[in-house]
Amino acid sequence: MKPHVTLVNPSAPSGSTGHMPFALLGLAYLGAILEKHNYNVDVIDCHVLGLSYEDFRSEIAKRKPDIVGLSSTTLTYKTALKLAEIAKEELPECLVLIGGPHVTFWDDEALEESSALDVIVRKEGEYTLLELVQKVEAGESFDDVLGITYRKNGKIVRTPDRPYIEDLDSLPFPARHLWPIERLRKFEDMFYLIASRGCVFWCEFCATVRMHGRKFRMRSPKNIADELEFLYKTYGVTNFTFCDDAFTVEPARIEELCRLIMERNLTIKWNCGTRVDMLTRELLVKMRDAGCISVWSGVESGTQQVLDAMHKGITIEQTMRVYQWLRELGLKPAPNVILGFPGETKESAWETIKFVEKISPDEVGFYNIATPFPGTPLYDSVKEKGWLRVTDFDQYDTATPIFETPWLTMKELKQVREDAFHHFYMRPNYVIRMFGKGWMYGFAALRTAVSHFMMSLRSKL
Ligand code: B12
Ligand code: SF4
Repeated sequence: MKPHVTLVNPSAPSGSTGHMPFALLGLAYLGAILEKHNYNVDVIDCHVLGLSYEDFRSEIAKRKPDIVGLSSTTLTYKTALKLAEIAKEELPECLVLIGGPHVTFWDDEALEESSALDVIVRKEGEYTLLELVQKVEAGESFDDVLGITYRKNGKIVRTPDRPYIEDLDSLPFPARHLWPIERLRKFEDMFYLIASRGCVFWCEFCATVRMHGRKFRMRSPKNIADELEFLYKTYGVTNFTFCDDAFTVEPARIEELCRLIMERNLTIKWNCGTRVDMLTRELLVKMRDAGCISVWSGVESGTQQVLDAMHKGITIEQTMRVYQWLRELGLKPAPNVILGFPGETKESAWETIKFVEKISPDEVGFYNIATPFPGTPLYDSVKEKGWLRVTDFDQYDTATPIFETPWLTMKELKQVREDAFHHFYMRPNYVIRMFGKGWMYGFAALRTAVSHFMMSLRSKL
């Protein structure tokens, strides 16, 4: 009999920075490949459904899958382990798999930490999952399945990595219909896509490139436009986010995508993320004409020294130039910043904050705290140097300091991050600029400035 698979997205720990629920692409791609091969697959998204552990228990008991496939980031790892235990308690015969960017680099540890886990799927999961399901169906062993870590005769065995999927166009579109789409759209009327996987850079803090490989694997413009058109026509959705880390790799490809969006009369709005060294003014103009309204990027730091320590491979000048184009072209900037990377001092952190306010005067930056995710050189180095202070993964939300360096204490780092937000809203220039946009904006900015002033006073008392 064909096994029934339930894919599960755990909720993030309460109190951690939240996000709008949406159909997660990783799980949606896994669902799509199983459906393509006629397997019965469904999704329990604990975040979307707001499920407690007990709710999950009844849900899994009701569905009775043969295979439970959990996804997890570092932040949701502990919750995923709890869900694995519940699944095993309710359905002792079911096979419990887990994949994602945390367990890929925490495979032995995960199997040691939880007897409820049967198999860890490392890196890209589509074909590994498919093969595992086929093995279960055929009653065969997992010995020759590439890309897994599992227990065999009481020992933990790691099979060789699976080669990455070179032809991403060959994958079916993500199975978003496994989520309650209309309910999701009430939270945020936006669909998420990804147009490439992998990266050629090698930033010290980044789990993605270690996960998806040191090469850009790109979908063709036609394949991306087909997905946009399908979503636009099927659901009437007009807002899209591209989750790529470097959306504009190969500008000619994105130009072609923009041409196709216009040729097919897709009246859509979209945003994307990319590296500042992969943008030209001409490309931004074409993107804007095809509906792009915002571009986010890893600005990371306002000091070249910290950027170089991160091995980011961009310069302050490149960032300034691109942000000037974004402002000129009316595209909303969204700078992502990392505070507290080793070598960061209070002074360099403030240099960064002021830099971000300069390049993005109307939109506050995303101030993330440098977080050492397993599998990254940052993790290895903070551990080796004895700087790691927090080992509870529930706190790895990029808003909580995790390690302490000789240059910056965790308390100072937390304070700098809080002050960064206060500082942004309390700038007289910001309030004046908002009044320039209209009285309503101005008064709202004034009210925000006063409340941040009060908060900043309170946090210092
Ligand atoms: C979109 C995105 C988000 C979205 C959705 C998160 C999500 N879980 O997908 C939002 C905005 C909510 C988000 C939030 C956060 N994110 Co984020 N995000 C991404 C991003 C850019 C794309 C994810 C994606 O769709 N990838 C494409 C799909 C195809 O790949 P995938 O998700 O890895 O899934 C594949 C495999 O992992 C595997 N797999 C995954 N699950 C399972 C399950 C089973 C059973 C199997 C067999 C296989 C399997 O198979 C999938 C298909 O190939 C990635 C970077 C990246 N390029 O992947 C970062 C990334 C996942 N995020 C990251 C981080 C740090 C965060 C945050 C902590 C904070 C922040 N500042 O962004 C929060 C945590 C939220 C949470 N609840 O966990 C890190 C995670 C590192 C880590 N070890 O945890 C990443 C890798 C970025 C990085 N530079 O390192 N993020
Ligand atoms: S450029 Fe982005 S995706 Fe590439 S290694 Fe650096 S942080 Fe990761």
